Amino acid sequence: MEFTKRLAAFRERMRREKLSAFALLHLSNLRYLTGFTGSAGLLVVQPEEAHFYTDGRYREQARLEVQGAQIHIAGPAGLYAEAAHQLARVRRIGVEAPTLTLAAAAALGGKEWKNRLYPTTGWVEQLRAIKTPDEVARLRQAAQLAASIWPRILREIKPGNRERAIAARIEFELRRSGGDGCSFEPIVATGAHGALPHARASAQELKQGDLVVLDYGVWLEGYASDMTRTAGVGRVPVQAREIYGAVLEAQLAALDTVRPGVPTPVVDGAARRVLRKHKLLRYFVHSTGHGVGLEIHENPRLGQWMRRDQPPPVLEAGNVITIEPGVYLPGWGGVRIEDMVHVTASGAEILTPTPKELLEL
Ligand SMILES: [Mn+2]
Repeated sequence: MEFTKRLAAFRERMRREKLSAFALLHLSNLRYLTGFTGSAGLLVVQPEEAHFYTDGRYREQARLEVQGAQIHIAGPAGLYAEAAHQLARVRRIGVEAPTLTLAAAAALGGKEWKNRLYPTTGWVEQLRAIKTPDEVARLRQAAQLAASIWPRILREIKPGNRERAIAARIEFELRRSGGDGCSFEPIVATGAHGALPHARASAQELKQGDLVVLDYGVWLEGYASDMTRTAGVGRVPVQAREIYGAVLEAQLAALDTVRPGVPTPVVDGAARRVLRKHKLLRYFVHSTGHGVGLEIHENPRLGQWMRRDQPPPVLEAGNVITIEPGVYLPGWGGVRIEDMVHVTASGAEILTPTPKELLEL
């Protein structure tokens, strides 16, 4: 069973790092290790046992979902107090540094928490970065579902329509097609708004000759999808067409590097090299991509690598990532093109089937 294997892999890491107890709080990690999909939980992993704590709201759900751990329903004292009791005699407790608040740390570790808690980063996230065939199948399905509504979204791209109306249409179509909702708030950014990589859909109307950036995704059985296309509202100016061509060239160049064993900065560098050639590099203000799975942004990250103390991540078979270079000209607009990609044993499988030539609608 999947959860047994995952917990075994996590325990192996604990053993290597000489930890006899670990308290996990990050919900995606709880879901990955136990199957729990609720919004409040705490998992204590020890070499021979595991304990899952939640509150009364999730009594039945935990019973149905949680595998590989004994379930405890916390009383009024709360999850941390219950877990602290289980951990009372443990001298060193592994915790997730990015998730644990100081309040939770004190509740979990007691007066001596600074000495008892052992901060770690990304242990479960590293396991999550390598998807099983079953997880890849879900991600593929999510990517295909999102792509399947694209023709209906294109019909909304016309002068006078508002960004918000298109965002609402995306959300409606994703749910109606069987998705569990948007994996993030859809970005619909027309004209100058397109220069903000994470613009919020506003009351702005689409105008003839604008480029519109559309970035959206869907949840399906716990897994996220993520895609971006940029389209023209009618014929667009020559400059827009040139910038679109450069971004597409960069995206294809980055895609071309994807295979196991390739350091992630090499993928990022391929996109950057093309944009530098077109004198657009300074307008590429984010990284080339990221892993996708139980969260919309997860490992591996595909960007420039600035650290000298450790080597950058290397692509591995089973990674599912995005490739999404963009160009953002303040006051003018932006272009981004994003596909989801599965790193296979021999190369790459592009999961987003949507065509990428510039549409002038
Ligand atoms: Mn993305």
